[in-house]
Amino acid sequence: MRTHPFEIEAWVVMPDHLHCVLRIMDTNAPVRWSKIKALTSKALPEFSAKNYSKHYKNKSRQKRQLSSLWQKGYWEHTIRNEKELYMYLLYCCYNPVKHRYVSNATEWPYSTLNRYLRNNRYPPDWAYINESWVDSNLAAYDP
Ligand code: NI
Repeated sequence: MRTHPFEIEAWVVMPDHLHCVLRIMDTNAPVRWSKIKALTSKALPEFSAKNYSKHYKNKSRQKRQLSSLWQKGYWEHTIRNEKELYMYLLYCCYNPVKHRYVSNATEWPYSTLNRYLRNNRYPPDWAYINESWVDSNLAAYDP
């Protein structure tokens, strides 16, 4: 996105939602989200409302407007310091464990964790993020 650049600090995709931490140099997060939504919808036409209803004839799903790739809206928060940044990065990495998809965060392939561990962008002990790791290490990151 040349006009509205951003850097991905953390990103995790799960079956029904995602979390991410983006670094931007201005305050216009909303324009980035609408572009991300528009571009991914275009890139994944099989999830568009028209095609979705063609493939899935479940009326109640259509009524609940689950027939497009994205739901309306999102929750946004501005990170104010380094400790808070670490908390949110950890939150993203830990989320697949929290939602019980895996027991160790590195087992979840749809996040930045494994790649950023290899790049040394995340602390090496994040390779061991599971429930007990969070219980014993979270205090260290408490802002
Ligand atoms: Ni979640």
